[in-house]
Amino acid sequence: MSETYVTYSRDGVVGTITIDRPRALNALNPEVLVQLSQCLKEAEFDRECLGVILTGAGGKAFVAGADIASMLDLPPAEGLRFAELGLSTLQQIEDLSKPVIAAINGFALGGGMELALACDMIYASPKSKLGQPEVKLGIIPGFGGTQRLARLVGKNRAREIIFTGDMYDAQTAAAFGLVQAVVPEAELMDYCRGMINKIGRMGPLAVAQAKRAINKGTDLALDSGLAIEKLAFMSLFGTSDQREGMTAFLEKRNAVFKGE
Ligand code: DAK
Repeated sequence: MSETYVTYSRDGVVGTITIDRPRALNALNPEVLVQLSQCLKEAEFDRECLGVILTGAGGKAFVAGADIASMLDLPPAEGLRFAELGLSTLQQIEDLSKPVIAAINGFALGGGMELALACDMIYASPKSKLGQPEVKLGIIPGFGGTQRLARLVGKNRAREIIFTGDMYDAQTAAAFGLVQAVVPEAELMDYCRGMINKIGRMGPLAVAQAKRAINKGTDLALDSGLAIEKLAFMSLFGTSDQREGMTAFLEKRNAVFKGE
């Protein structure tokens, strides 16, 4: 039986997925990606879970990239399978009906930074180092980094980050707009839990539709994005959450959403 490298747990409404392969700084090999994908499915189907924190164990890294040793002699067919596995797992994060927060406490490099880029928000401790060092290995980011990074921080900043392969500290990454907040190491997980709890008090169907509209719409022409927003908006009318949210406002009480 293969080792367990990725686990899913839940505390209240907060799901946590932990990548736990510290001897290789949580580097992504096929087993890690398969287990990550399985944990994301668990989180999706866990009705009590209203948001997920994705983090790395060991105190040194979020994820230090794809596993270089396992890629060295990869035959083309296996390389393709690895690529498809990585791309589909990151897509799963974007398509998850709940927010996914990357909690970065240490290195987030290469495929590790690409993993964080697929998440909805990124929070990092001060010691974190982020970067896309692939060009140093003679390759380029291949889990969507050239695309997601350029869309998030702009093409020129993405060029600078990718062409140099430099590592950036959390404060600099925040100034780039890559990290939303830098949080002291000891408070990072509580901060992320607080964020999921806060979002968890909103209508879950509304949050899911807002995530979908942002992820599916923002790369399209504005009128196509607006059409996606309109459909997402309309789909919420007639749900019990919409009725509850508006009724609660009129009755001057807190809404109790059921996600229905
Ligand atoms: N892969 C495998 N092992 C890694 C690793 C990685 N990415 N990063 C670290 N490790 C291992 C080290 O080899 C070392 O193992 P032992 O020697 O102890 O057996 C252990 O983790 C501890 O690392 P260090 O001893 O190097 O620790 P330091 O504190 O000195 O340095 C570091 C930390 C993060 C600066 C350094 O480890 C480092 O530079 N790591 C590599 C970072 C990197 O280059 N990351 C990008 C990897 S390339 C694809 C799509 C995407 C990708 C690939 C294919 N397809 C579409 C097919 C993505 C590619 C990448 O991510």
